[in-house]
Amino acid sequence: MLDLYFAPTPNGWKITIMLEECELPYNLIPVNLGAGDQFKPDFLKISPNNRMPALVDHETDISVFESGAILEYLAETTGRFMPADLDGKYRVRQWLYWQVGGLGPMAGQVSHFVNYAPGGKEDHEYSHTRYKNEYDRLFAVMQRSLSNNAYLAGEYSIADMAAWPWIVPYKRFEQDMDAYPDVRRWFDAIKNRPAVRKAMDVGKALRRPPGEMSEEQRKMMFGQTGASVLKNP
Ligand SMILES: N[C@@H](CCC(=O)N[C@@H](CS)C(=O)NCC(=O)O)C(=O)O
Repeated sequence: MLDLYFAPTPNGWKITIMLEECELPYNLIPVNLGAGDQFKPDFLKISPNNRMPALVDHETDISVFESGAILEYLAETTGRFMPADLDGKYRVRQWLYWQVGGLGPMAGQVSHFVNYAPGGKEDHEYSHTRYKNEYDRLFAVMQRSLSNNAYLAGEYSIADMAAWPWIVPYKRFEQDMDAYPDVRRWFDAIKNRPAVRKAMDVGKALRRPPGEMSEEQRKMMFGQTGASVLKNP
């Protein structure tokens, strides 16, 4: 049996998509980020970066943190959504790493300035524009690839599952999709997959409107420093 440590954010949905696509049974363990569940000693043992998602496979006794590594683990153990040949494997891996190292962090920063920065994005014009431009640039990179391929790495794979949830909030991020017709086609094709619909409904009751946070929750999420990490054993 698999335990998925989860909060309803794009990084969490990447994994519910893969689990639903593979029809794997799993226990959903909510991580309440605003309440500080990510700093609990038992969670830090499996996720030392105090971030969700994390996965525990009781069959193999292996635990994995970082969404890209979790997706690779599930692809490898099921033999699905990642080609077996070297060429195909690295076609997928390069787009997977592109997502975890680029699209995710950049979209995460857009989200921060749109949803959470004190004073709103208007008070942080330089930073907001910097990340919004980068998000837009990454749309163009996807467009270029998707104009020749149905999916990022050719066939539908864990690379698409990683990238897609970060495109979901594009309207809130005031990102134009009309300029990127193949991104739109790809986005709609994935949105209409039954497993993806199911995966996006997982943990629906845990969702809060973006930006809604108490002062205490804000401190928990955005007050982290090296010293606060080392305070935990
Ligand atoms: N690189 C990580 C990013 C994970 C991440 O940033 N998770 C956020 C939620 S989307 C989190 O757990 N934040 C808790 C915190 O900031 O304390 C991955 O891909 O798994």
